[in-house]
Amino acid sequence: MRDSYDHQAAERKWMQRWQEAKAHEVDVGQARRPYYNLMMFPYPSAEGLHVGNVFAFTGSDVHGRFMRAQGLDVFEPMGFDAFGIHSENYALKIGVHPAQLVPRNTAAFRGQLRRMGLMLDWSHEVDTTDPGYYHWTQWLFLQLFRAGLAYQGEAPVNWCPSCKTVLADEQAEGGACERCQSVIERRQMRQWFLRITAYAQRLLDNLDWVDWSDVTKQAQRNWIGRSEGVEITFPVVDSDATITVFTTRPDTVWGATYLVLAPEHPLVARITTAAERTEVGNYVQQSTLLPTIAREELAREKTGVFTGAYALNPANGEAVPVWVADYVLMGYGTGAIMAVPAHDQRDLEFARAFGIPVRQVVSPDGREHHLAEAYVGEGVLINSGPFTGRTSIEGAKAIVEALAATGRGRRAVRFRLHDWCISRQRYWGPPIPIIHCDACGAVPVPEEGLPVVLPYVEDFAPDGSGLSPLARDEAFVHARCPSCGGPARRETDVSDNFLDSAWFFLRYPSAGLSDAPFGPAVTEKWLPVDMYIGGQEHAVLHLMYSRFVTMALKDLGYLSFEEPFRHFRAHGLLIEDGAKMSKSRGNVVNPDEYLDIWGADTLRVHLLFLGPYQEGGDFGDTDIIGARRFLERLWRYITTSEFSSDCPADPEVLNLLHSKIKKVTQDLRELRYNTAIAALMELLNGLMGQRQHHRECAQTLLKLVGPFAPFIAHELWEQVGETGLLVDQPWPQYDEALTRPQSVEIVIQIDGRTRGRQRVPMGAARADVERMALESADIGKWLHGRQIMRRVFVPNRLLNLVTRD
Ligand code: ANZ
Ligand code: ZN
Repeated sequence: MRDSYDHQAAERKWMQRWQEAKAHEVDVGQARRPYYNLMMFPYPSAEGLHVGNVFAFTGSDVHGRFMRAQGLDVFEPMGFDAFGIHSENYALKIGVHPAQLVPRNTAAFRGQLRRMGLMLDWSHEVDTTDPGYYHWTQWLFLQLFRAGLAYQGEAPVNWCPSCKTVLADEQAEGGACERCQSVIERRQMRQWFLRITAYAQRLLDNLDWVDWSDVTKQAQRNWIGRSEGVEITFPVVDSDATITVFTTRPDTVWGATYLVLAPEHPLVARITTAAERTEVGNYVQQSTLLPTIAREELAREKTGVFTGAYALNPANGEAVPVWVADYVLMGYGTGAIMAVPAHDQRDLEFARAFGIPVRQVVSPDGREHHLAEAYVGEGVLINSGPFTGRTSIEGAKAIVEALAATGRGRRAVRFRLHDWCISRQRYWGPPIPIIHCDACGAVPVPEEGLPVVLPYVEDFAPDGSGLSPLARDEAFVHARCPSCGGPARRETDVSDNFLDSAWFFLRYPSAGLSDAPFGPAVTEKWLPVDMYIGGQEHAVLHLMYSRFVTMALKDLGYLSFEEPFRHFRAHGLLIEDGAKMSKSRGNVVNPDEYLDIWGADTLRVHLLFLGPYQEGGDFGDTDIIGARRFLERLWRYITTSEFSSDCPADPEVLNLLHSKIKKVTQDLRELRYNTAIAALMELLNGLMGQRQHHRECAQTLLKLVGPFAPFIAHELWEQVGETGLLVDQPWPQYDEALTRPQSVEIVIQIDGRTRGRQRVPMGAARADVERMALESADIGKWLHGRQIMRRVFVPNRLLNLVTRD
């Protein structure tokens, strides 16, 4: 028996024991009550795990251990998202080839993950850079290609001048590269896209029934951005062209005093008059270089040029000028708008800058006003011909009907969601399995030809040509067309690592399977994932892609379900002294030092005690020693107490025990880890304060502590004389009756003044309380022998003895 907890010895011993006993491995084929507990797999950076990862993984692991104690076969796999720009940029920076660097980092991560006491099943590890894995990433691409869900298109894309590659919109949010923070440029390039927009409505609808964190669902809804509106067609004067605009405000059509085309709109060249050609051409060229985000900036000074053309407003027959301006984006709606300066602020600023008339058509009171700024509310229509006098809501309906009757308007639904650009002109990713043939076009590599192995290329740096470094590898590029046998070229773009991670959860149960991406029976058994816990930063990227891939595979007959994650919970962000941990701030905490000095259990408890798990906490806020002291007290209680009997009989002890089992159980169900730990601390203190100690109390305490601090709990479990592994123990049950307090303090008043308190059994009758109160000298002395005339009694709360009328 030691006087303090030696975490190093315990951790060494239990890591080995668990491994020998295969305690965390699941027989995926035989398991009877499968429960798939998923975490977000890390990309193995050279810096090693971040303490934020430990926070995330530990919270998920506590959940997994809790569910295992409920009798479920919990599968908790781990892997490495090791392809992608991040690893590659780092490799470039330090001058080591990613093929050498990544395995090194992966090994370091594996070591760190093992030390954290996670219940990980390493027999199902996946690594996205393993040809045995990306074989199936390529297979997935081919299925999507055959289904018409993968296509090549010329499109303005986000180009990072420093990473020298294209980024998805989601990786360029805010106009800066997610990886290196460089300002994004727009480039017109041929790219591979996945048709996620075909699933926009389903991706939105299913959010109504999946059980996910509300913040995550809302982020997904916003990203999908469904908008109900109307398309209105304006014929161009002296031309056979027509301009179709998308508007959510058809009620304002009589106030449309000009139209705007996005600079990239295909009609620009066609309708621009000879006199305006040069100026329009220059403007178009400048504006297409600007990143989308800058163009959406509301406060930016409005710029634009007149095309020289006019179009007829189909509502009132008026000819209005057609402008080109960069505040209208090609990627949304139809890429053209009817501008209503009186009721849209951007349009108003534009109209004022260029001297275009402003006509008010909606008024709160039916009168015309001077507008300091655009009036965007509802009201009564004015200046709107036959619709004048109607409410804007009624008017909108009537206007849409009238436009529809002449074929000039129709209801339309638009989404902000764009197709997913997956091609990257980089090296470190799975080659896209396509062969380009002059005669046959883009031909898929036959499935027997997979994987298309990423060749070892010594010089893997991008050269700014817009082509992948693979394009410089002649041996790789030259191929035969699978369709006609003629000479052909291999696609040299690789896919983005978001495609690798969009299906990793399908692979885990089937890890290592060589003839299919996932086995049908095992997939039926384990999926959809029961619980996925991860960061909110992936709310729109990874989760949306995973849902899309799952839906597509279901439609293709490979899966029986279309939502991959039954439950998703977003954990909060771990911050450091009020700021987000980030490499640029230099405040990223490496867990190794903490693991060495304090041990895994202390770090686990400390992290989960910092704040509500789903809200996050500040790592710099409290001292880790508090968590260590708790574990030391636990150690002392178990190793030095004299356990006189098995079961407690004292009602106070029973109440303490059962109320805490209940509290911890309920908190664990809701991932309320910080309050569960607080309850465990109270339980420990309560038990230590007893004169007699009982084996059952100690065992229960260890079972409750187990998910949080598995090393020490296993060690102490053995010390109390148990032979089996604690992790296999069922969760303690509580008796509801015993969770209620057995006694209560009642306020005793005399003539309405509080004179004392009396501890009485729960639910004691008035007469008993009165007798006990009178027997106590403290209270009796206040009566001075006066006679009690009346009594006011509130059970379990108060007894007022009244001596006067
Ligand atoms: C006329 C109008 C009058 C509009 C009014 C608004 C207020 P949401 O709700 O986001 O879907 N719009 C349409 N396509 C656009 C594009 N490609 N680039 C920039 N703006 C575009 O917004 C729909 C509104 O955004 C549309 O309704 C259109 O302006 C503008 F008093 O049409 B509205
Ligand atoms: Zn061919």
